[in-house]
Amino acid sequence: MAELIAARSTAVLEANWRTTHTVPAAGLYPHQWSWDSSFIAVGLSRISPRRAGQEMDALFAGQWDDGRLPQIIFDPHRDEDYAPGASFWQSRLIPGSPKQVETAGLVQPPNHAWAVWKIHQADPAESRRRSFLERNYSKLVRWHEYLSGRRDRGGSGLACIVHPWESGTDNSPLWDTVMKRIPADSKTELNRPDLQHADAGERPSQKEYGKYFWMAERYRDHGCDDADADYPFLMEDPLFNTLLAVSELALADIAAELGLPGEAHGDRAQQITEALEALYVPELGCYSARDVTDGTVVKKATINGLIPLLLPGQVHTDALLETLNGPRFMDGRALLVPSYDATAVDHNPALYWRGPAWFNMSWMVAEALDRLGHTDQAAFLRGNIGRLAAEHNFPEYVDPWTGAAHGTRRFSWTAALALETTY
Ligand code: 9YW
Repeated sequence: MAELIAARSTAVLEANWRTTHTVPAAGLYPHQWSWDSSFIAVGLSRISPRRAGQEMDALFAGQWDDGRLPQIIFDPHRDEDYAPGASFWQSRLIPGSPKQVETAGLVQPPNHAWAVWKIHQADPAESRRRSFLERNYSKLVRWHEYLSGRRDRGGSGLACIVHPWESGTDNSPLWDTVMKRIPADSKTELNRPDLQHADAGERPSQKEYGKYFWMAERYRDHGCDDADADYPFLMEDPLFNTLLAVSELALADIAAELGLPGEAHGDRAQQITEALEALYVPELGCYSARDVTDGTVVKKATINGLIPLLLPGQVHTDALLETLNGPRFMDGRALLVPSYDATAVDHNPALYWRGPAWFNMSWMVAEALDRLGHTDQAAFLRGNIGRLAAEHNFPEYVDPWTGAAHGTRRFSWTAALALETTY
């Protein structure tokens, strides 16, 4: 079985490779996406550490002067095939953007240093031969400085996201309340090439897209400078900040390997972990998101709120495990972890980030369970990641209860993480 999964995953990754990087999916997502590339490179590192390194190099080629790693690096030949694309962002006109490639102005969750450390660990000799860590360490430090500096819009020590796309969990119920006050009348004509590749019932709605475009326009038209005082979407997300802390810990490991002082990274991870405490909701038994514009914490249980299980210094592990295994999530019957509270009236097991299980999330939960010594449950999740991925042609996401496939197929991070589970 493992051999079959590995062979099929490798074929998907090979087919989705484009000279310098891997596209998330051939039709629906024809450019390079930031956090996808980290997951993809972790999988690639098992079969070709060299290609994993190239994947990360292509991503860092899009780094802005302020340190940000953009959400998307555009393939200039595919501008018509995804919206909003390079012609929307016009990134070269924005001061501090890279001039060799065109990118989005937004970012995605910072899983990059974590990925770089894992890639190094997969083949340290190859990594040293290519100075993989030396080459990337200062870029990763600048990326984190951007997030901990200009993105700490609430002054709480947590990084803010400025758009649902930055969460990686685009239409998560976490954003519903704030989305109500976002206008839907963007100046840009709403173009939906995504609907040629996926069923409309499995994608965000037209109204949501109007709001997504409105926010992207406003952020772009303010020069992507994070200084727009009345900007309406400023959210502290537990998933995004957990990955920042996990990546700080990875930077500490990388610094140690390079013989550099790394204590500041460990301290930073601890500060983020402590700041996250303000996002914990005892009655839900998980973390949630905080709206920085009015200080309210959203009372919703989503997969984002369980990901802090990855953090060593985090004090709610028992409660998080109880929530994970209780009626809101696994409920003794789920195959992979649902993205949203199964007891919520609007849980929809087929709709994107509003119920279905995504492979990257279950993979991160399995990583956490392994670290916590719950190896049986980790093995259960890993087994289902590999099996469901290979059985259903590497779907974007699945129904957590039946395993039925949804979204696009031959999705790269599904393939990469299925491949990773076979090692
Ligand atoms: C979109 C590429 C991206 C992922 C996100 C996922 C989706 C883009 O696809 O967003 O057009 O909806 O939500 O996490 O990075 O795979």
